[in-house]
Amino acid sequence: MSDRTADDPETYDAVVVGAGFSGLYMLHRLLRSGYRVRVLEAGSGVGGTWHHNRYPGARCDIESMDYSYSFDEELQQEWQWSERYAAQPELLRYLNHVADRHDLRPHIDLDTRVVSAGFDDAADGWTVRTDTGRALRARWCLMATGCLSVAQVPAIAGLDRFTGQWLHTGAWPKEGVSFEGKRVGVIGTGSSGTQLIPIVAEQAEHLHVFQRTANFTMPAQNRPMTEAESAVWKSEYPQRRAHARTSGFGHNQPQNDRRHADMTPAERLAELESRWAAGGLHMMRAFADVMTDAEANEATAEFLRGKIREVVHDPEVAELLSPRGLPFGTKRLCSGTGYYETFNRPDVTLVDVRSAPVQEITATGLRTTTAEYELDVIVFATGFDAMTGSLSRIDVRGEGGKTLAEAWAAGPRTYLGLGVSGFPNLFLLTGPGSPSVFSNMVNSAEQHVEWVADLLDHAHHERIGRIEATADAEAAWTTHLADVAGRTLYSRARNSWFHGANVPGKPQVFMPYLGGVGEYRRRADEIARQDYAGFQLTSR
Ligand code: N01
Repeated sequence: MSDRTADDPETYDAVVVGAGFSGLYMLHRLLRSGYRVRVLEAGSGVGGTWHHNRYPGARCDIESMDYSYSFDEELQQEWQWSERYAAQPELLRYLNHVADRHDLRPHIDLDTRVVSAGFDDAADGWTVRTDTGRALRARWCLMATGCLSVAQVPAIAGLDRFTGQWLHTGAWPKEGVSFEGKRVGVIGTGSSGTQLIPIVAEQAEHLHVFQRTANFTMPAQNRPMTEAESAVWKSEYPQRRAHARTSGFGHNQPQNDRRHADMTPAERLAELESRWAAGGLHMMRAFADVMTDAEANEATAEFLRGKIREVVHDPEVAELLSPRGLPFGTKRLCSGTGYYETFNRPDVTLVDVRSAPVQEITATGLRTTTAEYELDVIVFATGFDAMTGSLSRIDVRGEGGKTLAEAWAAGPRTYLGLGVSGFPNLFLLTGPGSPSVFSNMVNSAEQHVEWVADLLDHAHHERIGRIEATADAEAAWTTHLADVAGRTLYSRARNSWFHGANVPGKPQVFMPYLGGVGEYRRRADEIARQDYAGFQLTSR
């Protein structure tokens, strides 16, 4: 159903930026509708997050049976996940399989970074420029650039002097890294650090973990996926996928609908113990009000501190590992295997860099305000310029040459996390303002892709050439986003990447939508039914 001439080989109906979960499915959907599409991917392979995050221990903390595409019934029946939580190599194999299965590769340019995207008012289309010197023109520009794709290395003085090896978890070398016999320092104890640390500890001569803020880490309770378990999932996929789509977080973990105050002490303890045993992110759903009621939240936090004390032999180390002063879950809950146990090893030292901050990297290690550490390898598990980082690195210019950086100077503003006023025909997939990082990303990616694909099909049939979020709709959505977040405990803990606090100078705004996947989908579908209310649709 191409609406463009094929005369110019660099003219397309749509350009998609990124070939991760969102970008691959977006490409597939548009090809199926007959569009001319090009995908531009900066990495040397498809897979997005799972292409870049190859650090030892990297695995998903949403169950594989949920964290997978639902659009291809045969695929979801055929594919056999080997573990409850798939590790990075298996996820990358899966995404490569999808690319081959749907013959997507001929439409993807790898090793091609988009440097700018400019809207042409007269042509109602975008010109997308790459670091390889190409200029692609397309009516629709679809940003599938990921929420956690720009590695954030802190600006610590002296890194250029370090004579050892340093790495960031989010840009891990394909050939891998050996820690055998090495003195290793890991900076950062978020989701990446807590997965990596136990594995590095097994290999290194000595591991120093530099912790600034303790976070809660649940035991993943990972295990091999049995055929019987997989068969049950597969037979129940219609109900389970439907449930995920209308749930709070886009997956099938059970939610306790009872409030903490409505349960007896024995019931509360039984609930918390069963969530600990279930592992992973189950604790986030222990009580209906765990993220809105301070008492429910603190009860959960104290239960977890008790578990840390049970596992970690040295009471001082246990206390240092116990999060204090920030509500449970307001920094992303981590999920790992053997994390707390690792600190019982004689060859692992926990260093508190809150009380004695890192001052500089030296030629041979790292110096805090109170001590010096000799290191052969430094691993930065220091997170990402999240949600806006990949977009802010592209020079995006909308109507009248206005830049996205100007439009978002005080933080990202979107309508539904999909459209931006002043930037017609540009769509963000799982961008800021949508549930994205507060959900099973694959579920949210599918919902965005399908919603955008339906809109583009509608535009084609109705001969619409320009679609733009109105300023009013964007303002109302931005207010709604802040209102929803304001009703939760997240508003009390601003020191997280959810707020942009981990990147110096970044505007501090709570970026994802907390209203839930089901509610978000209901609203988006209702807007579509109302002829895409809040978007201005202009005929060609
Ligand atoms: O990054 P993070 P991440 N000196 O930002 C510390 C997803 N994910 O890569 O809290 C010392 O969470 C920082 O300390 P503080 C998931 O959504 C999922 O681990 O700022 N420390 C913190 O401890 C996750 O939330 C999976 O005080 C410094 C750490 O570095 C998101 O990705 C796996 C520092 C950064 O933690 C990001 O996770 C991996 C400094 N100068 C990731 N700068 C799974 O599915 C930063 N830190 C399991």
